[in-house]
Amino acid sequence: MRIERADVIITSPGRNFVTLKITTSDGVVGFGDATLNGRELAVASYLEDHVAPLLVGRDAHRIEDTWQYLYRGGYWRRGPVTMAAIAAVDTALWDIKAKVAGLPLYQLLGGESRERCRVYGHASGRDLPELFESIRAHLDLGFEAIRIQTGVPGMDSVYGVASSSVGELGGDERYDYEPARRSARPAEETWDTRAYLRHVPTVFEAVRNEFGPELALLHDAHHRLTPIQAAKLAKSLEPYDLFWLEDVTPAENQEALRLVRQHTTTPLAIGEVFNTVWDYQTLISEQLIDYVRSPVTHAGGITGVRRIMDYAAMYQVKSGMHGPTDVSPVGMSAAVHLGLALHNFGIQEYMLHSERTNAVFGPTLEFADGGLRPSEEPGLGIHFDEQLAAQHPYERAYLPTNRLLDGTVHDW
Ligand code: GCO
Ligand code: MG
Repeated sequence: MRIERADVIITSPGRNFVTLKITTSDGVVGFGDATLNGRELAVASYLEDHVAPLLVGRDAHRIEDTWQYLYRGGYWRRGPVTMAAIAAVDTALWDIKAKVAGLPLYQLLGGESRERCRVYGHASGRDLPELFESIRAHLDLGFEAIRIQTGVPGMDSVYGVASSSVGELGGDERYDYEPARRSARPAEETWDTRAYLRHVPTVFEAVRNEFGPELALLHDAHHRLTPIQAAKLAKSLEPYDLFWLEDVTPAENQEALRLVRQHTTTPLAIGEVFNTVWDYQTLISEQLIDYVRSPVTHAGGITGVRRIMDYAAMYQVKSGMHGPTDVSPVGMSAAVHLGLALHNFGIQEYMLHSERTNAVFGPTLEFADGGLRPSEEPGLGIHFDEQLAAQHPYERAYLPTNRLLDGTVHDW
């Protein structure tokens, strides 16, 4: 079974997505997600101009060999553009292999280790009443684990907080936080670390008082703190028993997490911007984190993430794959198939896609009892509508940038 075509499809049903479609000589079609938020066209070009010509004529069954060929054969190592492109190829080939086998993909990955993948949703509010309303809406939907982000007094906009509450939105908009904005240039936000560190523990205290001790709560610091600030935050949140605290520092410097770990027992999750097992070497081997955030879409596909998770398993580190709206329904489906099979699955992030997005991708994940389960149809269970996709052309969009109060560029 040879690869006959590899087509890159860019569509923007509410937000931009890059999808790879591989077609074999037998007419079997597989899909992979290659969406890199705010840098979509770079991955599309990498695939179209450099990878697709190499795929035509290859044996579609040789997934590991193709992964190594694209990784080692490119000479240049790692990086989000390369690894998202490899991820798309890898995912599409797994989709094809499972379709040929006549099995849902998770069966080829070892079969189910659990009935469904427990998920967490995003609640946010500019203030406490809005946050509580958002938490209640998520509980009503059936979420049993919830990430909470709020506005901070004195700051105009803060990462993770929807700009309007549920009642103010109409049409296709959801009140989930959607960071990438369609504009010619990135929006600029301002950041005050001390105000943030003062405010967050008061929010968790209020939420625990209102919703009790059972609900699993998460929080994302989005790479903004120094190690000692991170330690301070994690320690101050200990009384509120977080499921995890995410991205407390920009963790390229993996050793920096030693300092954080020395001070706190709050569980830590890191890695949505990481893309290979080497980015985790110290974090995992020294047990400096509890959850790996890399998703299938950005870390070399099913093959790449399974490599990370097998290594993590030796150190009792679990998965917590990134699942914002910029991971397409193809990427989400791949994550849930893999999560169902992984022994060291932890939790899956789940931000609901808009109706417009779902209409294009035809995803078939089932949400019940606080968790996701893939469909039983062969492959990933994606029904991509190419004609509808073509009606939504790419629109330039950027993630925001961030500055400290004195104007210095800061991590966003
Ligand atoms: C998360 C993430 C996202 C990212 C976004 C960037 O934990 O879900 O931090 O909100 O900011 O996916 O593209
Ligand atoms: Mg995050």
